[in-house]
Amino acid sequence: MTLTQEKTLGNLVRQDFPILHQEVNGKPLVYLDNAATSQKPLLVLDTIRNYYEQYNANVHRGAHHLSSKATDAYEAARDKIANFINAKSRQEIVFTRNATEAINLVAYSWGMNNLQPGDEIILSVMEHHSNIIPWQFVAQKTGAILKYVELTPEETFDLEQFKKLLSHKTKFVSIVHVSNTLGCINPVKEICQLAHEKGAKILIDACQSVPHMPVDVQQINCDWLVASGHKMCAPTGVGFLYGKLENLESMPPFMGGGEMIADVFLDYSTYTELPHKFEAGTPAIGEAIALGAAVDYLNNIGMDKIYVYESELTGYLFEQLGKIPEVRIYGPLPDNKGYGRAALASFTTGEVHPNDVSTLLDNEGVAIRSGHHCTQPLHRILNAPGSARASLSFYNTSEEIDIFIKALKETLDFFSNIIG
Ligand code: C6P
Repeated sequence: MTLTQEKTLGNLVRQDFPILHQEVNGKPLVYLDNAATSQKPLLVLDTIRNYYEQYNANVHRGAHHLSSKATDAYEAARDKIANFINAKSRQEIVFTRNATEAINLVAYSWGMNNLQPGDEIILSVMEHHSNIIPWQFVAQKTGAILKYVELTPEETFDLEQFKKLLSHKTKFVSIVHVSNTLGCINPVKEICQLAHEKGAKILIDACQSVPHMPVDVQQINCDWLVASGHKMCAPTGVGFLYGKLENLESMPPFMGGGEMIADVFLDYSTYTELPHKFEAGTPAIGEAIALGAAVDYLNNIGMDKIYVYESELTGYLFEQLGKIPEVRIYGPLPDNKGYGRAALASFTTGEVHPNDVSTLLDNEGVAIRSGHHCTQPLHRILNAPGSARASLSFYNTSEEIDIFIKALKETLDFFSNIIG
């Protein structure tokens, strides 16, 4: 297959990512662990450095020059995120530490206060632990019952079974947009519509979709959506919660402290307007501003273009992995052009343990992840103790996939000689 956009994207943008230009174990680094965290372009690195060098100050507090400059940049980052996911209002964007904190915010603020014994929460078996454990807490505390959508034979979200699970008892649904293990792209618009028809609220975990494809919250029509900055070219320590205004307005604060109050008395307090009601304490200011720069960077390339390019790379990755008989990839196959699933492949290789695969690949400079990827229940269902996972970004190239495939073949040959 030909990678038509390769010269114009993967190779073109690599100069923006200093970290990619190094050797690991004497070999050029091939970074294929982008689902765990993405690398950061110069624009983001310069933005955070510039913040600390030029205008580091606390936000929303001081009347002095540096503080108002920091506040403006912090709030401008919020506007950028609102536009990026097409939120109706900037008040619908709450900065959090990461997607995990955003899910916990909804669990504690909405779940603990709105669910009752016998109410049903629907999740899917492919959820990341971050989208299971908070709901276990809620179920344990409120008496709500957890139900799980299972997999189709193609290892995708079973929409028909979801329809059967839905009932007047369903009060809340929380589903991942793109599975970090199976790579399937779930039909979130339809899932939201079905949930709403039953009067349920729905949260979408968009951690693995927002960095890789256009995401439009008004089109999806979800009640909440969460993402982590560090997976979308921004620093760690910052992520966001999108919530429809009426939902966020009805929710009590998650944490108490400075920034989120209107007036404090010794025996009670009143809270400030959205979104600050949910941003107690000094936020990750430089990181949030740098997240705004990451959004600028992604917008400058274009999310449509990123999705097309990564799909082409996916097609190539699957074509090459498909030639290795021992490799068993989890999740759906892409179509013949590489579309229809995310740019990652979780796989096992027969007798060879995924940790051994990733360790030997590291010797060749190739970084992939191995383990359960925080989807332990899913791995149990797949009957795999863990898997190896190569996950791509728009700064990867087909040459890097070739290096990965060559190193993987050599690794498997090495073990086949030992095992005999
Ligand atoms: N997945 C991976 O290697 P945090 O840790 O809050 O930034 O993201 C949590 C999270 C939630 N949902 C999905 C679908 C995710 O993929 C992740 C993070 C990483 O797959 C780290 S375990």
